[in-house]
Amino acid sequence: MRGLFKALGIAAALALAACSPKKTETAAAPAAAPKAGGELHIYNWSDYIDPALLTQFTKETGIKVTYDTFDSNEVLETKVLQGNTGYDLVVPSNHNVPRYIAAGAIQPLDKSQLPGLDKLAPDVMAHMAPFDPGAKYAVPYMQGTIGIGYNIDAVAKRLPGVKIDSWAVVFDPKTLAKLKDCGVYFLDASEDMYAVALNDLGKDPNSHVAADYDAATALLMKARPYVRKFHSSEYIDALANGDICVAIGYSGDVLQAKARAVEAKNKVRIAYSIPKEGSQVWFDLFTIPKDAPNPVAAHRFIAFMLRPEIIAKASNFTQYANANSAATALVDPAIRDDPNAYPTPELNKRLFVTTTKDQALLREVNRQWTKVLTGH
Ligand code: N2P
Repeated sequence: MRGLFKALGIAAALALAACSPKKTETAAAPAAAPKAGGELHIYNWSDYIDPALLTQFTKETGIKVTYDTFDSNEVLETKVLQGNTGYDLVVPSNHNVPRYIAAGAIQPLDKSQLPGLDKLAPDVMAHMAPFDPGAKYAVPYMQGTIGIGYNIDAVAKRLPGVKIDSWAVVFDPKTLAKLKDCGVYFLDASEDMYAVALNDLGKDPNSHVAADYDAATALLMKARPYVRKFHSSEYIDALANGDICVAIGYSGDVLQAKARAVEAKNKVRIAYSIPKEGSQVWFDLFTIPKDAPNPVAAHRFIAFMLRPEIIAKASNFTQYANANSAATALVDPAIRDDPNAYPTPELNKRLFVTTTKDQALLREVNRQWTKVLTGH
């Protein structure tokens, strides 16, 4: 089993050394910090911040925030590796970060500007160590999983008595055919989708064998006729409104869909399932592009998000777990006690971390993904 907490010895020690406090920092006293002014350009995932936090940041610092969003690592990586994005802060996932570092596309962080690093959970930092050795370039924001979001009643009607606990629900064409009429969405995210498709096939989700990707492509091609859309963010509203009944999606996004349906009182009941065969856990990280116009403001924002009460509010909005040990007690109990948001140790055993592909394998995976998207 590719357990999440496997083989962490040296990595954990390195990460702990990297984030252990040299001096004792109390919570960064924001009121006392001088107002910096200027502008901060952030490029982050959609549905991934409480807008009230941006307002609070501007109020405290005088820094005006321009906040743009994306919904795919592939889009972000293409932009950041090209350079000249105009952004001060971007938020890639763990497996993307080594390519950013290798390309010189992001800059080392100035840890003296980041009080609060010592609050980061040692186990999460241990997971980051292979991606960002010495924690030089990246600070964790949120983590989550990939799973199945579904409309409880619509699916029960079409698959009576079937437990939605297996990737077969979304990858077995016979099952999927029964769900076609109520609407199925898949993520448009090549690396994420291949990781779970390989896992469904019982293959290494981090395989470097081309034939494994061919097999995953064959699986996806057979599922494709029953997929209404490949999209990485529209499924939140589509699930919440009852427009679709199943989505392969990111955990917190599905939990947000569930909350939106409850809020709308539309009787749509949404659930999230991490398949029994296992799934990917990912970590999204704050990084600063090499040519960021205002790296000081970017550090200021990361420091703001390192404050336990702030990052707890962020988790309450996004329904994703954050990496701040001091924040867990401040997170809404409905979220921190939900294993879909904060996986239990038992669940963690089923999760795997996606490793980094080199450019050649990435090109091959993206070529095959285009085939899945276009159907030929
Ligand atoms: C936020 C989704 C983040 C997911 N809406 C993938 N890293």
